[in-house]
Amino acid sequence: HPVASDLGQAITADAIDLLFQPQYAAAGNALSGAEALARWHHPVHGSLAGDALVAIAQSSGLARRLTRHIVRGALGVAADWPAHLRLSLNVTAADLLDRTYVDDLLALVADSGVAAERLTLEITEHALVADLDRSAERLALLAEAGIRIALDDFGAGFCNFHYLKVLPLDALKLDRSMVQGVAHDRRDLAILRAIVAMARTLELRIIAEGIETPAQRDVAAREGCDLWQGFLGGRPMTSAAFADHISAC
Ligand code: G
Ligand code: G
Ligand code: NA
Ligand code: MN
Repeated sequence: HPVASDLGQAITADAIDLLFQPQYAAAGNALSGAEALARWHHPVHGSLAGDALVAIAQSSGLARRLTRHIVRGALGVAADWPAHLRLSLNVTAADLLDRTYVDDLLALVADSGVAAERLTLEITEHALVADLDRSAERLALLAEAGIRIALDDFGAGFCNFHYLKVLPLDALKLDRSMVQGVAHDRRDLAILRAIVAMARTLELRIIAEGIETPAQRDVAAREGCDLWQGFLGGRPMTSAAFADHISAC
């Protein structure tokens, strides 16, 4: 696959872009950190988003290399932030099922000087289906090291409540489809309330994603979400732009 060999070269040439999208505390709207999002601008095929990039990497045996490259790069950026700011990284099934992932990640974290307690791993539900027991085991090792685990895209599609029983979760990250209507649709609001109530009982934090309007943010905060992320606060931005954002906050 020609794109795959280009990807290998792009990793070597450090041509994978890392963008950072800010996350905020719902109470008071203080900046709390950022999610790292990978992009690759392919000279012919244009901009490839994180999930397309990861799919190409997986089909061409480059997943481990790409993951290490992204994690190392994002940790290097976060090492320059004030220590109260957190970094969120995305994790795939292939990452978790790679037997070297846990040791590699912990070694990269140790090398970076970023405390493990400042990290959140965002894992999507469909990433867990392949081998739930093994995924749970590995996430438990990472949680023991102080890393927080968030279930990403919660409410979009799979939504298996069994995961809430067996994974060492710190947070649910509500998919933007769960957040979109909360300021004007009674059903959407009822669903948000039910999830927040469940999360409280399970002692899980809630991150509301895809917040685009002040009304959505205000409802999320009022209903008890802990954190929010979305275009209202900032689009995914370069590390330099995020550094300016930190100064401006
Ligand atoms: O930012 P964007 O809409 O392109 O992200 C699309 C998807 O790609 C998101 O669901 C995100 O979780 C995923 N993604 C972005 N960056 C990474 C990454 O570095 N690793 C993994 N595994 N997924 C990523
Ligand atoms: O699945 P994941 O949450 O990792 O995907 C993050 C993606 O969602 C990013 O690519 C980002 O561009 C997109 N995104 C983030 N905030 C918003 C938002 O407020 N509105 C919309 N439409 N997309 C968003
Ligand atoms: Na994510
Ligand atoms: Mn998401």
